[in-house]
Amino acid sequence: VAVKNPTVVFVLGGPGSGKGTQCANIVEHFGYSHLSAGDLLRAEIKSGSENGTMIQNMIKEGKIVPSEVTIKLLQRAMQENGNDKFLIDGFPRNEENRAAFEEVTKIEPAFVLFFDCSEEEMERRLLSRNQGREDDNIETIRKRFKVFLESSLPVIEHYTTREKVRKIDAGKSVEEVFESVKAVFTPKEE
Ligand code: UP5
Ligand code: MG
Repeated sequence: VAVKNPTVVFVLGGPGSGKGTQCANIVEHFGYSHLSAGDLLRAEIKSGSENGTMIQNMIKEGKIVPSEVTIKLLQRAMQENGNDKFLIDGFPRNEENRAAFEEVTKIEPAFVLFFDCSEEEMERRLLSRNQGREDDNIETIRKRFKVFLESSLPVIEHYTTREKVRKIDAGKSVEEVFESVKAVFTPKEE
């Protein structure tokens, strides 16, 4: 049964900034469920859905899949899950994604975790990931960086204005980054 007003944290950051890696740690320590928009889209390709080919082509070009497709997948995943707190990883990626999600779900994020990392470091990580992702080649990586700067950073600016962004220095080791993440999720003593 779907929970009515779930707590949602958007986990944003450039390609290879460590969103998926850190979400796994947060799930283990803080009881959230992890929904990666990219993973849901890749599963949709594999399932042989009628949108599969379109999604595959967009991912290969580093482009942003139409909001309605991604939002449907996220809504379905939240409904099927039943937890009352979610990490939404890699979404919203542009202002249109953000506005459409708000409009359709009426959900506002509790806060936004932003993994800040240099392109040089992100490129190094993506080129050595070796998990067979069709978008982990230098041409597509460059396109993903461009889309991140042009379309996704404005979403972070939107939430910065609303004091919802918790910025993490994501250029350090996995362990060091998680120390900073923990501080964000641990309630402060008065
Ligand atoms: N690694 C992680 N942390 C490290 C650290 N601190 N030090 C050293 N190495 C570290 O990490 C990437 C690699 O780096 C791994 O090998 C990891 O071990 C290592 P990961 O945790 O996977 O980083 P992440 O930020 O999750 O990188 P990812 O490649 O998943 O980010 P993207 O945002 O590019 O990918 P996503 O899957 O979200 O989207 C892919 C595509 O789907 C998009 O380009 C787009 O075409 C499409 N999409 C949409 O259209 N709409 C959406 O809403 C979502 C996606
Ligand atoms: Mg990821």
